[in-house]
This record gives sequence, structure tokens and C-alpha cells, in this order.
Amino acid sequence: MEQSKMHQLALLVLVSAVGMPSAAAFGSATLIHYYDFSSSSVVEDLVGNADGQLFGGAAIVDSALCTDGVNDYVQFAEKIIPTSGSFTVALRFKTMSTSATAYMELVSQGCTNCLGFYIGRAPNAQWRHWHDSGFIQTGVAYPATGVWHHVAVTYTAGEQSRLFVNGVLVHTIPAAPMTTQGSPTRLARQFQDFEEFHHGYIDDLRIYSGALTAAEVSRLADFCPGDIDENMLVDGVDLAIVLSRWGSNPKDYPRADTNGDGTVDGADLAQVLGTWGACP
Ligand SMILES: [Ca+2]
Ligand SMILES: [Ca+2]
Ligand SMILES: [Ca+2]
Ligand SMILES: [Ca+2]
Repeated sequence: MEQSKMHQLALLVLVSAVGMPSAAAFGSATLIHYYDFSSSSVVEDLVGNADGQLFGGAAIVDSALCTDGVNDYVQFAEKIIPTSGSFTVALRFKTMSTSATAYMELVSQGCTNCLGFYIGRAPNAQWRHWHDSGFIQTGVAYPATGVWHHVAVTYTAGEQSRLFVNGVLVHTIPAAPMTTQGSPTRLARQFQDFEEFHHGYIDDLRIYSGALTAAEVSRLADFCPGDIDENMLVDGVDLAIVLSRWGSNPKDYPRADTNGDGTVDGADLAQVLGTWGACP
């Protein structure tokens, strides 16, 4: 066998031994619900036991939730966002069209006039962060349609709730108590009877117990973690950087530790090999 083939084989064995990384490991919070939308018929919770159901014609397309902005949504049987203590909600989304008159929610839970929770968009093209008692308008522009973005809310109980877009902190408000009333969690629709449907895609929904740090959110929002040298391509250069810095977290290429666990090892190698090619 050629040496290069031997090398490839050794890498494959290593990757299958360590498994593909599906969830970044973080010290400050625990992943309690995770949805990658890889099942076509149910919104399957890969970490907990809170599966969601598709309604209105909502579909899973190319491993993402696809909703029409008319009547599609996902309903969970319970509140998957913790109603006590600190938490983080993070997801990727691609909005396909917006409305100048209608509100639109990516995720919601609770009820109107009970400090219901949501992350969404107001008709004036601003983000909505949290609830309907004073925080409808954030003053922060909702991002462009037709491309993927990442959004996260980190909620530190008794302190603050922070909205991050594409890994950047854009809005901070005092943390109101999380309501125990109203509707269980929904995706792509407001709680209760309000419609406010999202037209587009949602993927990589993560609910943590505990508030992620800004650095952790930034890592989650990284669309191409295998691209160590940040040239929009995951290739042999990135592979070589990982292999040559094995075991350490080098100052020259901190991104070699793709999952931020302090060690450059098989998980980081798997990240590079598993995302080989052009960045999304
Ligand atoms: Ca529909
Ligand atoms: Ca997916
Ligand atoms: Ca690269
Ligand atoms: Ca690592």
C-alpha cells in the first residue's frame, strides 16, 4: 500500500475511533437538548427526550427545518428552555422572506403578558429579544435574508439576558424571570394563538442549562471550524496544522483546537476531515 493511502487509512481509523464531533464541549453550561434535524419525520432530541412535532406542512429539508411563513411550525410537548436558573438558546437560521407588517419568531415559549420568551423579528426589521413587556424593539437590525446566520441568547438568572448574532453580542437586557405559564416551546411561530410564522430554515438548535460565555458562543457560531488558517477552505494545510501541533493548543493557530477543549487531538482532526472542502 502506498504511504499516502496508509496515512489516509490511519486517519480514517482514528476518526471512526473518536467519532464525529456533534456538540462542542463547554465548561460553563450543559447541553440538555440538541436538534440537528437529521430525521425527516420528527424533530428528534439527540441529547434529551423532548422530541418536537411538525405542523402545517413544516418539513425537514437537507437536514434543516423548513417552514413556509404561512402556517408551518414545530410544537414541543414541554418547555424545553429551562424556566429556572440560567440557560442558553442557540440555533442557525436562514430567513427566506420577511414582512413589513407581521412579526416573525424563530423560537418562542410562554404567553403574552406573562413575560413569554422569544427570539424573532419585528416588522420594522429589528430583532425581538425576550418578551412583550418593553423589549419588543431592540434597535438591532435583523440580518440579510437568504443566507445562514447564527443566533444565541445567553440568560444569566437574576442578572442579564444577552443576544448574540453570528457570535457577536448585540443586545443586553436585565434578565426577567422566565415564565412557567403558557405554551410549551415552538419553533417558527409565536406562542399562544399569535401566528408570527417564520419563512425559512432553522438548524442546529441547542438548549443549554447555564449561560455560555461570549467565547463559547463565538465558537458555536463558527460556520467553518475546520478551516484553521481561515482561507475559506478545509484542506491539507489545515490538516497539517492540526497534525503538527498535536497535543498542544498553539498560540500561532489557536483554531487548531477546534472544539476549544485545550488539546489538539482526534476530535479536532475529525472536525477537519469531516468538513473537508469549501466552507459553507
Ligand atoms: Ca404550510
Ligand atoms: Ca442539520
Ligand atoms: Ca483552510
Ligand atoms: Ca480539541
